[in-house]
Amino acid sequence: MSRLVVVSNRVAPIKEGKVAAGGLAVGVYDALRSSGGIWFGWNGEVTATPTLSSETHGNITYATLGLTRRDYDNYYRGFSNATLWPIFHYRIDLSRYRREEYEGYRQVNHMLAEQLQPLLRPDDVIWVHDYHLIPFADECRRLGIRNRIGFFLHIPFPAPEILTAIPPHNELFKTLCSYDLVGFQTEVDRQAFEDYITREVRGLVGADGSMTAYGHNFRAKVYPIGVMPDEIQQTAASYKGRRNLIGRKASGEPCQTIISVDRLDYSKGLVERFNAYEELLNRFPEHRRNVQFVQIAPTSRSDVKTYQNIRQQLETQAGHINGRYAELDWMPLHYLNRSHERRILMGLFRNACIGLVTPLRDGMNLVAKEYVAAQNPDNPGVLVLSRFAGAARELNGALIVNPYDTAGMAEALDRALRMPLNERKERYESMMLPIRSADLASWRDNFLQDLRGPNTRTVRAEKIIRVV
Ligand code: ADQ
Repeated sequence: MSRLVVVSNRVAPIKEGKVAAGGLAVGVYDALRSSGGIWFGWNGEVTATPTLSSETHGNITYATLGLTRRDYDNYYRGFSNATLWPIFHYRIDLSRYRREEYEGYRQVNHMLAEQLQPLLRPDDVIWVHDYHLIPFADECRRLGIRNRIGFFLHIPFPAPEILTAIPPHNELFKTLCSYDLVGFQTEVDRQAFEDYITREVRGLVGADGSMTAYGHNFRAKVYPIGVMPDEIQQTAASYKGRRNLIGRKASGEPCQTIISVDRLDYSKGLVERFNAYEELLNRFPEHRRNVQFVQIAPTSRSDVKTYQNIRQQLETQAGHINGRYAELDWMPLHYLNRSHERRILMGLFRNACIGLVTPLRDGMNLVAKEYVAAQNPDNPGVLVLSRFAGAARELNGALIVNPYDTAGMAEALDRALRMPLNERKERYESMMLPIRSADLASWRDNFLQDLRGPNTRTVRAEKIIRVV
């Protein structure tokens, strides 16, 4: 089998036997281990000159480099996280556009392609991840790199009306067409991309998912990312610590802990969630003293202004809720800004009677799947899930909510807190079907099989139909 080269914005080497880092990193690591290859990208450091360094563990080489302060500001903090991230999450109001940041983004993609080129062999297959690297294949093609290159978008792909708010959208999405295969989390995202290609660019779409635009033939398909349910079940069941914090299920009593785990990001809907919890305590006073809400949300991108604002807002809101409802022996809301080890999170999930996952937009949201996979099958908790998470397309057994509807969310929480065991079990079992069938391994294998499979450049012309 040809080597795999994974390109992602951040690369954190995983050493043999130390793969507890969680979901995605482990999935990519396994793919690299089975075919051997390179994991290439930014090492997370800001340096005076970007110098490539590599370390090899077994058959995987981690080739990483730092970014200069200017590149970090323009490429990462600027165009990736202050323009693309908000727009892809439908938040035009939070996005800003600066031409020099876009140029910096293009330059970093060019520089990364140049740095990777000498490491490549002719039959290597390249798998590029996420919105930081949209122009990467185009830069490779300009350098004469002819390898298969696939791209997977981890975040939502918005409707064209939103997307076209990015001033250089035409130029940017032209570069996306240089990939051989473009993968999305859900059919909604793929459809939005198809709408963009057909309406904005007058591209062609085939019944088999092949597309032609800007003179390139490529495929666009859906690969919902999953988790490793057996590993999660095992980790969650064997976790013994902190039972006294939220271990009521272990004692046979109905569990009354609601848990949420997110990166601290405005797309995750934390403000709306806090409001809904307050509404629950206000409208359903019988739950006071019987319920506690644990929100774990480590800060991310803390040097981007909108992230500082959301953090401040949540601190005020958490103080308000506890100030208003707490009693000497009862704290309604535990708001923790620290990151937690994976085995602790899985243990907390298993012992919480509600997993509250209510993003305003999310590509998939692995926490929703992890929460379900961690449950005790004999006494499972209830997943309360936003309709705007990609995971809602698969997890029909969740209580689906609209995060903008505070009263509706409070009612769903009340219903979940009262849900009888037989209904909880039915819902759990129905959710475990897609979690098992579309797990992390099938996400990875399906994508790589398609990328390694027959080349779209050979798709016959008659298979292409015109879409007006
Ligand atoms: P994220 O926005 O980071 O990822 P998510 O899918 O929820 O969101 O989480 C990814 C992983 O990080 C999960 O394994 C989760 O357990 C872990 N994690 C989240 N919060 C954590 C915390 N507070 N402490 C420790 N670990 C935490 C992006 C997209 C998502 C998409 C993923 C994968 O935004 O929509 O599901 O990529 O494709």
